[in-house]
Amino acid sequence: MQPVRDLCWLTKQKKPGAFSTFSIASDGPLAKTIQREFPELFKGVTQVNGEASVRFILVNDAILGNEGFIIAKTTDGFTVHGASEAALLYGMFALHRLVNTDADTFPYLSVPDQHLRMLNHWDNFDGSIERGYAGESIYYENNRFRGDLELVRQYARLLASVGINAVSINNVNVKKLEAAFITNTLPDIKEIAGVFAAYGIKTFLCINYAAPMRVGGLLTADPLDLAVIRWWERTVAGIYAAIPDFAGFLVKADSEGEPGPFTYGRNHAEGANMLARVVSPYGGLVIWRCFVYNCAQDWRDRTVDRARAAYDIFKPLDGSFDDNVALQIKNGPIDFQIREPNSPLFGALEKTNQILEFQVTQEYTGQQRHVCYLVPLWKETLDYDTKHGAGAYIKNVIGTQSPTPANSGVSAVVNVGMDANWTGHKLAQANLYGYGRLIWDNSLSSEEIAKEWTRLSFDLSEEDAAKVATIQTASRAAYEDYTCPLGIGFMCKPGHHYGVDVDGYEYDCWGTYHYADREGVGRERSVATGTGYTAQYSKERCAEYESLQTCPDEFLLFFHHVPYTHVLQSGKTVIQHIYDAHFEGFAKVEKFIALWKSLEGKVDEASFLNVRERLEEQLRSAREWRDQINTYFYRKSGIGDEKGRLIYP
Ligand code: GCV
Repeated sequence: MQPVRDLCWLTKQKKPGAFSTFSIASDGPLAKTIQREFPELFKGVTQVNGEASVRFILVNDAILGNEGFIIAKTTDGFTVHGASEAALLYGMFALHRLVNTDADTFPYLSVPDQHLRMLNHWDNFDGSIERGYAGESIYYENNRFRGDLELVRQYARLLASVGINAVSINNVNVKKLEAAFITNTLPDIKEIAGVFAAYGIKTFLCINYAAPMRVGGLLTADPLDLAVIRWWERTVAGIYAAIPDFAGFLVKADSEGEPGPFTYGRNHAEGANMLARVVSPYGGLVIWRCFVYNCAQDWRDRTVDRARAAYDIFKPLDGSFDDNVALQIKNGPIDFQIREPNSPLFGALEKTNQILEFQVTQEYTGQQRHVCYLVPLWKETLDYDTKHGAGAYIKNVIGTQSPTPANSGVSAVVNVGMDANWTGHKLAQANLYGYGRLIWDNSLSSEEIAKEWTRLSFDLSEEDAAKVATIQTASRAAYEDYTCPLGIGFMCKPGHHYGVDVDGYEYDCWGTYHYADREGVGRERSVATGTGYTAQYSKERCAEYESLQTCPDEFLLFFHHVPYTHVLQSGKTVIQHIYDAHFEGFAKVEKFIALWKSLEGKVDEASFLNVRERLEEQLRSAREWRDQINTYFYRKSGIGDEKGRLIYP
C-alpha cells in the first residue's frame, strides 16, 4: 500500500482568506496546471479583507525574461505578470510562499539568476538508487516502470514550486537495461516527461557512451565512425518522434568504468560534439560530466593527484565544444566532501558552457541519518570569486558570463525516494527546498532559506521556529567538525561511505589520501613542493593557497602537509584544532537533540519521531568519529590534548 505522502513545504493552508477566485487568460498546458493547482494549493481559503481574486496575466517585458514574474497587490487581490505560462506558474507558487510566510513585500519581482536549474536522479531500473537514502526509486521497480504518474506529479509540483526546470531520470552509471531506454521504453519515458512538462520541467536521459555497441550491436562506439554517427541519428530521430520536447543527454564518460571516447583515442570534445550535432536539429542539449580521473591509482605513487584530473583533461579543450554542449563540473575537485576548495575549472574555462554540480543526496554528509543542511556550502561556491578580489564569481561564470547562458546553470544529485516524507530525514527536505530556492535567487542567505522552509513546514511560534532553523544552520559546521578537520576528507568507510574509517581509503586506488605520519598530516599540492595543483587556479587564488600564511585554515590540509605543531591562523596548533573540533562537533549534536526534544507536541508526531530517532543515530555516529579520529591522531603524534579531555590511548 502506498504510504501517505508528505506534501513538504506545500502543506500549508494556514493563511485563511487569501483568495477565492482566480483567472488566467491563456489555455496552454501550463495554464491548465495553474487551473488545477490553484484551488488545490489555496483550498479551504475564504475571503478576508476583500482580498479575493488573483489574475494571471501574460506580458512581454524584457526585465522579466522568459521565466521571471512580478506579483502586485490590487484593490481586490493580486496580479501575477509573466512572459510565459511557466513564469506564471512560478509566480503562483511564490504567492503561496509569500502569503504563508507573512511576507508583505509587494510588488514582488523575481527573475531567476540561473537558466538551467536541474536535478539528477541516480535511479536504476531495478528500483535501487545509487547513493539514495530515502527508499527506492519513485520511477522504477523490479526492472519495470512503477507507472505511478500521480506520484511523479506530486514530485513535479514540489520541484516547480522552487523553480527547478530540468531533471534527468536515470543513473549516470548506465547499465544494460537502462542503456536501452533510448530505444525500448520510449512510451514510458514519454509519460513521465509529459507529467514534468506540465510543470515546466524538461526531461533528460543519461546514456551509455557505448550504446551503439551494447544496444545497437555495432562493433565500435568511436564517435568519428560513420556507422556510429548514423546509429545515433536514427536513435535520436526515434526519441524525438516519440517525445518532441525531449531535452537531451547527460553523459558520464571515461569515468569509474563507464565507456567513453578515450577508448578510441578521441578526446572529450570529439566525443561530446558528435552527440551534440545529432541532437542539435531538435534543439537538444548534451551535458557532459567532467568527473574524469584515474580510479586505479597506486597509493605508493605520490606524483598522481586526483584533484588535478578534471582541469588537466578539460582545460586544454576550452573553446572546442559546440554551443549545445555544457560541461557539468562538481563543485570541488574530488567528490562532494563537506569541505573542499572549489573546482579550478570555474574561472579557467572561458569559452565553454558550464553547469555546476552539487550533491543534495547526502552520500558523504551523513546519508540523511545526520542532519546536515548544505545550503551554506552551496552558497559559498556560488559566491566564490575565482580571481579573489576581481569579482569573478562562480555564479556569474555559469550565469550571465556563460557563452550560452540558456545552456548553463546548476545541477544536483537529488535526495528523494519512496519514503513517505520523500527524503528519509524530515530535515533533509530543507536541502531539496533550499537547493531550488538558492539557485533561482543566488542572493538569498542560507539562514533566510532555513527560516522560510521551517515556517512553511511546521506551525511553530517564532521562538520554536528559530530552534529548527538553528539546528539547520549550525549542522554543516557540526558535521565538518567531527568528520573533516581542516579540509582532509574521505576518512569514511570505503564503499558505502557511512561512518568513520580513518585509513579506509589510505592504501586504496581512489586517490583520496591524508598522508598522516608521526610528524604531520595533509596532501602537499603546492607548486613549490607538491603536485602543483595550486597552479590550476587564477594567479590570485594560487598565491593564496600556495602560502602557509594565507591558505585558509579550513583548506590547509587539502593543500599542504604540515606538522601537528603548525600554528593555524586561528592561533591553535593543528593537533589542538583536531581535538577541539571533534569535541565541539559532538557537543553540537547533543545540543541539537535538546533543541529538538523541546519541540515535542509542537511539530507533527511523525516528523518529531523521525528526527529524534535520526538525531540519536547521529550522536552515536559522531561519538565514533570523534573518538576514532582523536585517538588516531593522538597515537600518530604522541601529543596530548591541552585541555586534558578524554582521548582513548
Ligand atoms: C554515480 C562518486 C559516487 C558514485 C557516483 C560518482 C559520480 O564516486 O560514489 O556513486 O556514481 O561519484 O558522480 O559519477
